[in-house]
Amino acid sequence: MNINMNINMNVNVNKKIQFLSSDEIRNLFSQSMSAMYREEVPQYDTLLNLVADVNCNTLEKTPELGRKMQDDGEMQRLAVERHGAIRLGTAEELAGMRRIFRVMGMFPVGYYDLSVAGVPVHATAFRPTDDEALRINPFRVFTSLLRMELIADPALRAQAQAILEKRSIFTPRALELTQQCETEGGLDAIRAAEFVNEVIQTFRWHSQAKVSYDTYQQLHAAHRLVADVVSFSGPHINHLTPRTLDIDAAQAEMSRRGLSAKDLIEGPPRRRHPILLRQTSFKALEESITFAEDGSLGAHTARFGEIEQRGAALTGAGRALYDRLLSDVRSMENSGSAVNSYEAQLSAAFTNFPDDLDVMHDQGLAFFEYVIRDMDAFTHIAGTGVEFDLAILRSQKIVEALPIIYEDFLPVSAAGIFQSNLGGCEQNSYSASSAKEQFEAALQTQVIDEIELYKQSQESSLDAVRKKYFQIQAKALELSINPVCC
Ligand code: OOG
Ligand code: NI
Repeated sequence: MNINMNINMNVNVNKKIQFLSSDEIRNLFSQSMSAMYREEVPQYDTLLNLVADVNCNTLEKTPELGRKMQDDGEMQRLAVERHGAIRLGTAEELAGMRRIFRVMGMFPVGYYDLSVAGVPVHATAFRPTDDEALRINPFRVFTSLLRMELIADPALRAQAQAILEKRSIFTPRALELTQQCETEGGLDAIRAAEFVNEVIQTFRWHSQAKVSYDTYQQLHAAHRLVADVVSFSGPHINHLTPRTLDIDAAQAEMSRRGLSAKDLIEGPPRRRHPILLRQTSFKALEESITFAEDGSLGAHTARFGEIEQRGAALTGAGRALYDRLLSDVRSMENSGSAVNSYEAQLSAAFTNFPDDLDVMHDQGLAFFEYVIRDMDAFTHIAGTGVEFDLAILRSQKIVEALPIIYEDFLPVSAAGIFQSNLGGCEQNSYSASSAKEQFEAALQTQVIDEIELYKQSQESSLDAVRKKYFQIQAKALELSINPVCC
């Protein structure tokens, strides 16, 4: 794709230099990544078409959903919405990635410890954080860092460390342009296009492993993921996930179109009012690779396809309820049950999670954005001088509370996706404790608390409604004191 063609010339004027906004650079980046992955993995194209068809059907069948999404400004982001995932090897790589994502307005949000699920990594998600940036393009990258200390054999650990220390995953020009953006405060359109072109090189697939067949086998025996991270010259993007409006329909359609879908949809069950995140994937491709030293041939599984449906962001209390219900089902599942019964158990357990927006709101289970739906009635009530009362305004449908979309990930689901795509059934868990501080030291900053972001977003929408109310009230009061004379 010629990305120059896609540059929107709507640039921000910053003193004398015209910089592209970070939102525009992220937009370019997500388009370029999608184009590259489409070429690399033809099944991704099938997946995109499938999701577009399912979304189209869903909107046709449920026009009220379309209207709602249109009103909330969510429709425009649906077609471009993706998340991707990469796996890094060293602290230096993670810190470099943080600087690069920052140019695109993507910041580390949340900490995910996957060691408890038998995956020797911890992670964060780089994503935009403010409401406007999310509306433009919410592109996110789930970024894992290998936990070297979880490689049990000290000799293999030292070898893996030495291999990783020798590689450099960024192009020199990508680093130069990042530095330039940091010192000058932005990148102009030409530099931004160059930056994106350089950055996507880091995410490319390389079929030549950098290690010998024997080393690959040893790394693989430690954990499939160790082999995936250490054996190649860079952190190939391992999936790009579009967002569907009906994941059950998408799951059924996957098998119909010849994609081998994983058995279970991860996350909460189907509900009238979706919460958090439901995800499914097709299994990783077996790809041929060549090994270093003798050029012998082998196969590696890493890249796969995934689809997700997003619902409401939950408060701390809502999330605790979700985690408890899910773990109830998971412990029942250990008694060895089939897919059907898993789904039945999941639905049964989640009858304890209210599926009514007012109840979810009033019990403080989810986050909401407040919007004025009936401006005339709002102006009228405010003008009468009664005190601002959100409950009354909501009960009269003058103000509506819309669930805020969950923009993050779920560790149990992520572990399920990792497991099914690593192709193995290794279910061992590491007894290591979560290591957030160590992760943040590698990142060279703290991760942002996602709950705090949703809370701020809810509060600022309420502040805006309240402010409007007081403005109208003040104006009405002024008019009653100083009536406009005819
Ligand atoms: C990442 C798996 C996690 C998700 O959607 O939860 C993930 C990986 O396999 O590297 O992408
Ligand atoms: Ni994913």
